[in-house]
Amino acid sequence: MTNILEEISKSCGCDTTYKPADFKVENDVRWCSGCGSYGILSQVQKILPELGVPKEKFVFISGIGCSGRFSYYVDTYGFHSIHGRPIAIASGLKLARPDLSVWVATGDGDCMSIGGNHMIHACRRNINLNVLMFNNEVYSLTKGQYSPTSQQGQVTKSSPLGVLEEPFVPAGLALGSGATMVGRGFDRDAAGMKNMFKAAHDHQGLSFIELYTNCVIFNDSAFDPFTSRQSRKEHTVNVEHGKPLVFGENDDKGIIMDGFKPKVVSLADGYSVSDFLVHDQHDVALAYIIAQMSYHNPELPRAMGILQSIVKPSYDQLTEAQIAHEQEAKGKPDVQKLLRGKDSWVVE
Ligand SMILES: Cc1ncc(C[n+]2csc(CCOP(=O)(O)OP(=O)(O)O)c2C)c(N)n1
Ligand code: SF4
Repeated sequence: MTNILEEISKSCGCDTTYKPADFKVENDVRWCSGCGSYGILSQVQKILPELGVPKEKFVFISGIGCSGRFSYYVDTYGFHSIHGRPIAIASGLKLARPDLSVWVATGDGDCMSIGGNHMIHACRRNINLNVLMFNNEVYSLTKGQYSPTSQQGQVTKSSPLGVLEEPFVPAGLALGSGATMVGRGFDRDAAGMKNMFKAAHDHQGLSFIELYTNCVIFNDSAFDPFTSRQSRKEHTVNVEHGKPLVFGENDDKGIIMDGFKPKVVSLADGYSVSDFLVHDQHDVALAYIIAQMSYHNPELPRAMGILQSIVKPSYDQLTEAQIAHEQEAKGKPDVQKLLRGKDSWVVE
């Protein structure tokens, strides 16, 4: 599908030749040294020049949290909004200004706790937004309380005896809520983030991308099994449309389906790569299975990459079409006529 923003850029003849430096701010970036958010910021600044969109058409909307500072740190229009509300504000903006490329930077607390309701309904409506959820599995700005993605048993400032609840599986929640594009990546994986951010931009509808973000102060190394060089090949599988699910230190393991359950098998057991499950990003049921892998069975690897990407009309496209249809049938509304219509009266 042709990207509406690229069409606009072409037709207005705007100069869209930028460098990453054009999206860097002059002010200091004040995350802690070593914070995973730097890696995400750097990749966003690298891909923006490649999207062919005039700079003034980008908007980054963030909530409150360390992740919420993102909108200050990328040199575009932006809005540092209130806790839990960036998706609601971004939804309104996208409906009013469909020509803008609207991005949301949100934390796991911001998005899944106070903002959870906005998140699920934006997914269900398939509003054309790119949501980047910085998941550090903790509330960092407020100094280390547990969040809806904190691990069961995790000791935090607000769970001194360990978290009792099971955490959300963010990608599963997004899929279950109807998000049409869902991805998972991590702060150290430059190539993976680049690929997903571009795909999110091209996708017409809501893209939800969960990014494991290391918080060196309140939850350091929480994602090491999935992100460190030493262990990630054994604990993650990179999913790519049309490619088999191969993983392991020597690329010697794969996933097969045992009924409805994914299972790890090895080349050493006589399996070949052609036996392995092949990723289909258009398969909604498969995406859900892949998104859950490793959460309930640690033998399974955690899936990274674009878990699902399907095409459905977006809410903003439907809204525009509905308004155009009404205007064609009834003509453009006259505000004065509306204000002075039969339902107005004079107060004497
Ligand atoms: C309405 C409201 N409730 C609570 C807060 C306090 N508060 C600020 S940030 C935050 C949580 C941030 O956690 P997360 O979204 O995970 O972001 P992080 O700081 O970890 O990036 C909370 C509870 C607030 N600012 N506003
Ligand atoms: S407290 Fe954690 S999330 Fe916040 S800036 Fe520091 S390292 Fe990053």
